[in-house]
Amino acid sequence: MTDSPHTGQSGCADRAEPPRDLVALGFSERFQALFAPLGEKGLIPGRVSRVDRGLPLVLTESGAVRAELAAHLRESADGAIAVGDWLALARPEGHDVAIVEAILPRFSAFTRKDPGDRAVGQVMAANIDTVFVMQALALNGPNLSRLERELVLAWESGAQPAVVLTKADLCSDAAALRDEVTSVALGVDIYVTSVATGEGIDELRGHIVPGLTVAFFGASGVGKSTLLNHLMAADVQKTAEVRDADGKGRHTTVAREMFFLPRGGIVIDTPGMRALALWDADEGIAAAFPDIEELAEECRFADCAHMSEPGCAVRAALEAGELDERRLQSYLRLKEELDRLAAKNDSRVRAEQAKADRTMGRQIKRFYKERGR
Ligand SMILES: Nc1nc2c(ncn2[C@@H]2O[C@H](COP(=O)(O)OP(=O)(O)OP(=O)(O)O)[C@@H](O)[C@H]2O)c(=O)[nH]1
Ligand SMILES: [Mg+2]
Ligand SMILES: [Zn+2]
Repeated sequence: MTDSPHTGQSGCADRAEPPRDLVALGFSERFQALFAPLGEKGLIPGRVSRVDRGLPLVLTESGAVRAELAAHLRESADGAIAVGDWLALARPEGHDVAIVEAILPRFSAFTRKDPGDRAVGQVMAANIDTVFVMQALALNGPNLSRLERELVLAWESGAQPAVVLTKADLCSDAAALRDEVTSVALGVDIYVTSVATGEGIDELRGHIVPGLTVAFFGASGVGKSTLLNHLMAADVQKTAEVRDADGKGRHTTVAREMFFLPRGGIVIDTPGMRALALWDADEGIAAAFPDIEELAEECRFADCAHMSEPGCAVRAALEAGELDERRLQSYLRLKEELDRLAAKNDSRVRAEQAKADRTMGRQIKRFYKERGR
């Protein structure tokens, strides 16, 4: 049976069909093992390539298919399916929509706080191996504090971050800006690139490997879709000039979507995000600020806030000129944001999370139990 791939309106040029080989879609040994008991139940595996009004478009061995959540998932997982998720689908006779029976546990997820008032996390991309944190070198150069925030979220995702600096052709001293970025992107590969000259592109291709997934994140207008088109050697995504007045982009890309590169490798292009509020980012902050976290271990008080406490090693480093004031402020701001979030949501979020975990646990137990019969 062939499914009609409703690939939506986002592309410009005709799009090549996505691969039907599961390994090319990212079905690693980990997912094969997680899926095995579900496969024995007659379910089929598929990966979410985009989500339209809550309905995932799922790529399977027999093509793309629309899917909706099974009733038992709706309550806990509604809206929680993200691009990149692996699903177990049922294909009931006579239905053209598949039913999502399970979402396989993610190995990574780029998550921000929902931009509304709701105290929930919003998964922007799941099961990603690498996050490209992208900033433009043109105009005012990279925004270091935004970069730090993006790196916190990228580290927290569980994927490996890399920084991609774009539009090197529009910038007279890329080397100096790169040095600035190096001082805040610790332990991260940094690529200086230009699609106009081709600079740096071959280097970052090293991350784009058959079966592995890279997600592009960064403000609107930094050139995410332009880089994708360059790598695809085709105009698969619309791109647009940045407005001159404020250098801000126009939010040309409106949906998160997965693309398959001609030589293998999976890319998730995303719309530029204005709000990048932290969600559950303790580990992300620790990973993004190893310099400050290391100093903090030397503070006299374990709960030192690095404000005016005696014996504060962080303040001492600041006064000795070994630590940048801007970077410390950025760190403290992110910590404070996280504390506020934790105080606000603690009880409610924990209750919701526990409920979601129970549902997943029940689901897995049920499959194993029925399989044992
Ligand atoms: N000169 C130059 N322009 C570039 C480069 N990369 C991207 N641009 C331009 O930057 C503008 C914005 O690029 P897009 O790819 O649409 O930006 P985006 O990050 O996808 O933006 P959103 O989809 O809104 O999030 C376009 O006019 C591109 O042509 C580059 O390396 N050099
Ligand atoms: Mg775009
Ligand atoms: Zn201190």
